Amino acid sequence: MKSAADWSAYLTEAEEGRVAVAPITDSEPISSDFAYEVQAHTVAAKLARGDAVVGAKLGLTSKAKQVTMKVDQPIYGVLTASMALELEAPLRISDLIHPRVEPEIAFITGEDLTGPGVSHHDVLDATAWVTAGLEIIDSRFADFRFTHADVVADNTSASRFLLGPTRVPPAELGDLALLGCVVEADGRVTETAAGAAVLGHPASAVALLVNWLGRTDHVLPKGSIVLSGGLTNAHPLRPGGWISASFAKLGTVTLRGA
Ligand code: OOG
Ligand code: MG
Repeated sequence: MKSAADWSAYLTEAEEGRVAVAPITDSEPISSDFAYEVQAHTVAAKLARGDAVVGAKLGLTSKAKQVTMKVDQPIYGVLTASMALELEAPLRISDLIHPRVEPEIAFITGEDLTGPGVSHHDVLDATAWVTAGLEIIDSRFADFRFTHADVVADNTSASRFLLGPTRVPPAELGDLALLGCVVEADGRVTETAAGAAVLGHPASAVALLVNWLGRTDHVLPKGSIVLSGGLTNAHPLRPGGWISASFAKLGTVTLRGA
């Protein structure tokens, strides 16, 4: 049996070398708790190299994602400063293994959130801004083949993220469950969805995260960026291609591949 630190090093090497590896569970069964330990080791190693935590992400919160990835339980991971992309700056595809892009509703919190017992209403009350987001996932596992525990260990495929140019307070958005989303790739509509695709309401995903963190006495601090999970399936991005997500009232966020 390898330790959590060993598996974290295995995944970090894959990320840094840009070479996909076999799922951990091809070698040995691991529990979900152990997988979150592996994730924590990887995040700690990034922080030791000067990175900083800027927020968190939920994954597998929509039916579309759960069915395609063949994992039917939501998961969470950590976002760090080095994952943030700038608007207008293209993503160099050769920096990553096999990036895919998915539309997300992003929350920026204005107050600390402490679980358990937090509802989606509490989340909305504590949210300063909502923005359109794109998440660039880049599983360290070949062909994005993984179990629930594998993808948790791999910090939920987190790689990069991009927030849209328009930040809106939640009170100005109406019911987020009804927020429409259109995804285009290279000028062609590839996906459509509404906010309800994410656990019925995207703020419920944030509540789920906060309540999970509360079990271990962790707080989601004020100023956190939270990606609530892909509303639709992710699409590969290639050099010269582009993907955009447009949301009612939140505008469009576009990423080009280079
Ligand atoms: C796992 C990460 C899922 C989401 O938004 O559902 C995720 C994956 O699909 O590789 O980020
Ligand atoms: Mg995602």
